[in-house]
Parts: sequence; C-alpha cells; structure tokens
Amino acid sequence: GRAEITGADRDLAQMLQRLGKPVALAVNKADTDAREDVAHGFYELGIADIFPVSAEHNRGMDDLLDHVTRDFAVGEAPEEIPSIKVAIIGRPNVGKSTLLNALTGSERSIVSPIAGTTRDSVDETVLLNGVEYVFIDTAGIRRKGKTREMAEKLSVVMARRNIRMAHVVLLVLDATEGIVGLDATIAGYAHEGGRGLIICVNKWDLMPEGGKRKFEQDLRDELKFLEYAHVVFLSAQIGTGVKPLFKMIRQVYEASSLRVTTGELNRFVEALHYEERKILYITQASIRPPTFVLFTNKAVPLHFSNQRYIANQIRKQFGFEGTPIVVKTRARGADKQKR
Ligand SMILES: Nc1nc2c(ncn2[C@@H]2O[C@H](COP(=O)(O)OP(=O)(O)OP(=O)(O)O)[C@@H](O)[C@H]2O)c(=O)[nH]1
Ligand SMILES: [Mg+2]
Repeated sequence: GRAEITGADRDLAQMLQRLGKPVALAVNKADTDAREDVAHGFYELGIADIFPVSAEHNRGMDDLLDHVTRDFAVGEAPEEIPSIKVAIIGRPNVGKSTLLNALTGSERSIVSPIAGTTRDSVDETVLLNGVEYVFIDTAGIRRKGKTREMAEKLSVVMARRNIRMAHVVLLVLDATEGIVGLDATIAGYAHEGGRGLIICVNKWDLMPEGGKRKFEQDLRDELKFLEYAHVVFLSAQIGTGVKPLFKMIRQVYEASSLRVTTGELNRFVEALHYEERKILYITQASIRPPTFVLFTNKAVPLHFSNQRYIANQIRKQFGFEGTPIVVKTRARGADKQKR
C-alpha cells in the first residue's frame, strides 16, 4: 500500500484471475487509517475483495482470515444425518458390553462375568432424534486359558484402536473397584487422542446411596487431566442413567466440532487481561479436537499451566464442554530474539 501498482502486480493479478479460483487482495503496510484509504486505489487490478492489512502491526487480519475461511466446511459433510461414532472403552469386566447392550437395546455384545471375553471390535447403530449413534465395543470371544494379565493388555490395545475410530469416547469404570492404575492408563490414551470424553461410573446399583460427590472428588483428583470430562453415574445392567447419555454424547460431539471465528477470538483475548506475555493474535486452526494457535511476543512456548489456563478460559467463554482443547504457541519474531 505504500507503493504504486507495478506492471508485475498487474500481470500477477491477471494470471490469478484466469485460474478461476476465488482471489482476495491483501494490501500490506496499511498501518494507519489514511493508509487504509490508499488501499482502495488497488481496485483497478480488478479484484473485488480487497483487504488493507498491516502484517507488522496486526491490523485487518481478522477480516482477511474470516473472508478466506468463510466457505470452509464446519464440522463434517453438510449435515445430512450426522453420524457420531462412540467408542466404549475400559478395563476388563467393568461392564462395557452390558452398556452397549443397554444403549442399543440389543444382545449384540456378549456379556460375561469372566474378564477379558473380548477380542475384536463390534459396532451397533442407533438412530435417535435424527442423529445416528454408532457404538463401538470389543466383541465377546471367549477363549480358554486367557490370563488376567493378557486380558488387561488387550483392553489397552482395544481402547487405543477404538479411540482412533471414534468421535466421542465413553470411559467405563467399575464403581465397586474405584479408580485403579489401568483406568488411568486408558484414560490417558483417550486424552491424548483428543476425543470428547464422558466418564461412566458403572455398577452404581451396587453402591450405598449418597456417595456420588465423594466418588467424583476422588476421581477428579486421580484423573486431573480430565477436568473437562463429564462424569455420569449409571447402572448398565438395570438401565438407570443410560438414556441421558445420548443427549450428552451429542452435546460433546457438537462442542468438539465447534468453530469460533477469528474476530470473536481476538475480542475475547483483548478482554482476557493475560499478563504472562502479550498475545498478539489467536486463531482456531482445526476441530476435533478444537485447536488454537496463539501468536505471542515471546519466543519460548507457553508453559503447560498457562496453556491449560487459556484452554479453560476458551472453554468457558465459547462452550467447548466435554472436549479437550489444544493450545499451540507461535512466537513472533522468534529468529530476531535468538540473535
Ligand atoms: N451389578 C452390576 N453388574 C454389572 C453392571 N454392568 C455389568 N455388570 C456385570 O459385570 C460383568 C462384566 O460385564 P461385561 O459387560 O461383560 O464387561 P466388559 O467390560 O464388557 O468385560 P470384557 O469384555 O471382558 O472386557 C457381568 O457379570 C455383568 O453382568 C451393572 O451396572 N451393575
Ligand atoms: Mg465385553
């Protein structure tokens, strides 16, 4: 914006328009309002979408980014029937198959009191209120002489596999046994997988009344990294607490598929009063999991606890409930500072 249009600009503009692709023109170095006006002189290049910007002073970026991303698909394919894939994971014998049967009203998955009756994935579909839920469990295949240790290893392998295939994960725990090491291991994979997560405390029918609050407190202490996950108490065998899962799954799926515009995000950051460093700019790079990129004035990445703080603020502000949020930092002028 500080120089005249050159012959090379004209050639390039013509070439781009011949491609038949949408073209936007960013007129850089528009540092002030007066300079922004100059940008309009660039209409003569024949490109209708002109954006005066200042890369150095971070002006006009919101509008430009919102413009170029405006036709990007939000979520999956243009909503016909949304199909939500839900993995049911957990260690042996916690009641995964019983829960699948309760959710789908079927006897599809083999339930057995013998731990580790499972080997391959099995899935079952339920259509409810215009949404398709595909539940993925581990098929019941009884094998003689399977040791407890082997069953446990297998439960981890299957959990990892099923997490990859899913949008939302149901982590099943056995209330009568509390939270054990293997639960935490499997939970860790769900978290790393970046999937929306609901913690299902099963076999609650066997528990004395009134213990929910204490149980949840202990659970939150043990699984601190899952602070975003909903916790529900249920009995897969009797069926109590099972029905509300559908609505919750849908909500978690929608939260993990949410996109926030760059404009909204930057207004939010301005109001945040974040003191550790200056956040120049923030944008959402992807969904499932919602991933945000921060451009800051420091070269070192954000400390883990600060990352978590910002993730939680974003979650509160925009309703990303039940899903992990990833915050990445890009340092501005990182090279300059190294020198
Ligand atoms: N009391 C009670 N028992 C349950 C409940 N859910 C499951 N069970 C029992 O727990 C045992 C294991 O249930 P499954 O559904 O086979 O457990 P699983 O997690 O699929 O086990 P694997 O496939 O071996 O990993 C069975 O005896 C079930 O009847 C529940 O809500 N309450
Ligand atoms: Mg099973």
